[in-house]
Amino acid sequence: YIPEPKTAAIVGCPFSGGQPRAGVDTGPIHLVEAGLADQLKGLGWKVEFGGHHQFEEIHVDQDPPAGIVKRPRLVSQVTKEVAQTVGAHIKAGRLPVTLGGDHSLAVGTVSGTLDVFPDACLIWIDAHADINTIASTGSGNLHGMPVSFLLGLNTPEEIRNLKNPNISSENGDDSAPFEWVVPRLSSDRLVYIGLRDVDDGEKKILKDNNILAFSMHHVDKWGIAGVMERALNHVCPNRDRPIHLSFDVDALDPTVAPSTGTPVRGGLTFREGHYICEEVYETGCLVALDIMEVNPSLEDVISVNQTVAVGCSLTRCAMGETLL
Ligand code: B3U
Ligand code: MN
Ligand code: MN
Repeated sequence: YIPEPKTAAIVGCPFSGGQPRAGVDTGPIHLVEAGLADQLKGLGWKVEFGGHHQFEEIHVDQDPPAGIVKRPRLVSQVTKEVAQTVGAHIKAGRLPVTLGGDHSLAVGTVSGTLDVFPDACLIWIDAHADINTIASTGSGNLHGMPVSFLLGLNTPEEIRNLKNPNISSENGDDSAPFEWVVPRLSSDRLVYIGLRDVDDGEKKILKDNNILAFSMHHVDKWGIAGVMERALNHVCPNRDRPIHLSFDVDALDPTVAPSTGTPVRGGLTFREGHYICEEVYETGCLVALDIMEVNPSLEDVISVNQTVAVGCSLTRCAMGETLL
């Protein structure tokens, strides 16, 4: 699946609307300014980058919460655009590298991948499961919910109710937020690695849907190599299915990636994170990559630089950097 000549497209997504903390929208700017494009060129990739995506704002007054769910219109509109962009890059033979921004963006990136490759599998690296449904979310933050939309775990009625009856859109579009998402992901094509902060409701969803998830306990038990082998054997048994790798940097231990919105102790080491990326590259099946939740406004300069550098090196490892 690696395009020939090897061509990548950096999709910079300065977006923070899926969670409450400012600053995560500057993540992609820092990653690009750190020289990510040149680093990938150094690995033999042609790199297309036409500037960061400029998303149209929807004023908060025009986007009140739907029940507890915050900014439904904005997040839906932005992720729909991202889906089109990512899908178009893949169709054109480019590997999209989407830089977040918060993880709600993955509603878009994964939808874009599945539009082109309906049989693709999803490897989700995160401290969190991000699988809350409209019914289960306690925070109402959409970055904790993207997977539920991709799997179709929300009923059509629940999605319909995300629409505020008092707010009409300018262009006569009467659809509800996220009604555009085609839930093409099946639960047996999804695997998690790095989990350690999962809500009770999410644990039930994972069980009920038989979703394979490796927590940090499993990484301790089997080592990262054992976990990766089991993960790949599950979602991509013959190493021939397209892989979408969605990497939330909070999967890494906060000592490794401190500048992120919701750090959780006891995460992946620097090497464990990179090993995951190297193994995915080795399959030759990577078709799309997300690097999410880098927040350069959190912690001191040293921590920010460290987190940005890790985001770049994870990307390089997923795209073929070898140590020897
Ligand atoms: N599960 C919680 C917390 C959370 C999810 N993702 C992040 N935090 N980064 C929620 O808000 O749904
Ligand atoms: Mn996440
Ligand atoms: Mn997370």
